[in-house]
Amino acid sequence: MASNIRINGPRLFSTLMDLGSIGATPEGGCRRMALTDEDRLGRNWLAARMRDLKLDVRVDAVGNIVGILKGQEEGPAVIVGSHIDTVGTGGRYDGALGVIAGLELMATLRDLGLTPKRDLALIAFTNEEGARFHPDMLGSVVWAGAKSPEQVYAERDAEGFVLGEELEKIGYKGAEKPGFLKARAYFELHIEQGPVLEQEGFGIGAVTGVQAITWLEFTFTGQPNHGGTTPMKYRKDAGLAAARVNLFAHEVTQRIEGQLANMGVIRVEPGNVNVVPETVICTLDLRNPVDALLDKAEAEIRAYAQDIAEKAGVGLAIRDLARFPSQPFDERLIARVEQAAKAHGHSVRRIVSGAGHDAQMMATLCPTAMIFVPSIGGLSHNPKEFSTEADIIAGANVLAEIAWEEANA
Ligand code: HGY
Ligand code: MN
Ligand code: MN
Repeated sequence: MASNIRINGPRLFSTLMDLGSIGATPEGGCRRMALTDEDRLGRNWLAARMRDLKLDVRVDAVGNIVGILKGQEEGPAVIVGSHIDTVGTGGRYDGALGVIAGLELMATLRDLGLTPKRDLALIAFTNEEGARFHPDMLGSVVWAGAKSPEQVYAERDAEGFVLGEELEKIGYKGAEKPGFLKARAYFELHIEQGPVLEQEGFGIGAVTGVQAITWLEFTFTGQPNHGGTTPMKYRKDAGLAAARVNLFAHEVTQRIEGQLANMGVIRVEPGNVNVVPETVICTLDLRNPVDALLDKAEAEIRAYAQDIAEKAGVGLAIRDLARFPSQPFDERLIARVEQAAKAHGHSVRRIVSGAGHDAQMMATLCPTAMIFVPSIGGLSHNPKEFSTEADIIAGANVLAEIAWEEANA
């Protein structure tokens, strides 16, 4: 059943650009790292937009912001959402698109004077990126009950700032219990952040699920020494050990089908040109659509790291930063995304998400589906991240149709 709900495209795009101007970077992107002042400004802006639409605005104990459009009947809500925090080199679309499309759906319903049978809610989850605090999808992890607020309050960022205090500082340590709003279904519109839809010429991605993710932190402890006087064979070089692990992780991606590896953080102490490193803290972001293959890759890398540390005479501690199994979405809702996309005249293909999303946590609570739109050049986590106005309007209309339908089923 194709509904005649169509969102206001120009308003969607200009609202998305308004949010993008908060924390705007000179390269044309966006930097609103979780719980920073830019994030606070983005949150305040979003809460004000929700209040303008007469939504019932709530904030939970980890700062998830919920805007509720009351339905005619009591009962589980249909929830749409995503995140407004970004990585350091963020763009204007990752996360923001899903939240603004949800806001636009609410605005359209207000314009049309339509009230759904069930509550329709929009959630902006805290710290989805996991760039500042770990794990990623932290707000939806707590919403889904996989961690408690107290557990995540203790998380520290690289500078030693404590999550609970930072949340308090920006005024988003709310009163509501995470997960307070029971969900009948959850939908998330997001950019693909990869090259597939654009290269194959599809307008919409019906996301079948999210691949498995493991984030590890390695702390190599060497012996600081003089870079100019210490013979090579006497060095306990933490930097060498870290470099070898990075190289080995890339070799593993050549041998294990579908395996990905990224060493995104390399922090050297004391970080002086002429000092053999005392410590190197580095991270590996390991992913694979097949859980067993990810486990195999992780085991090989852990064993290699221990061996290389011994040979280099350096200490090694390995810490889990995030560990999420692959997560399939709901078949009925995936098919609805495909049908709605076709009914709107768009080409659609099924696709597994390479990136983690709040939807993978919501899928542990209720039937969940995601809609992707193409990322131009497959770029993301980059200020040049871009999706066309036509594509994001198409995605927002698919979201509007299936969320509205589910809210009246
Ligand atoms: O890391 C991810 O996949 C997401 O951007 N948090
Ligand atoms: Mn995202
Ligand atoms: Mn992201």
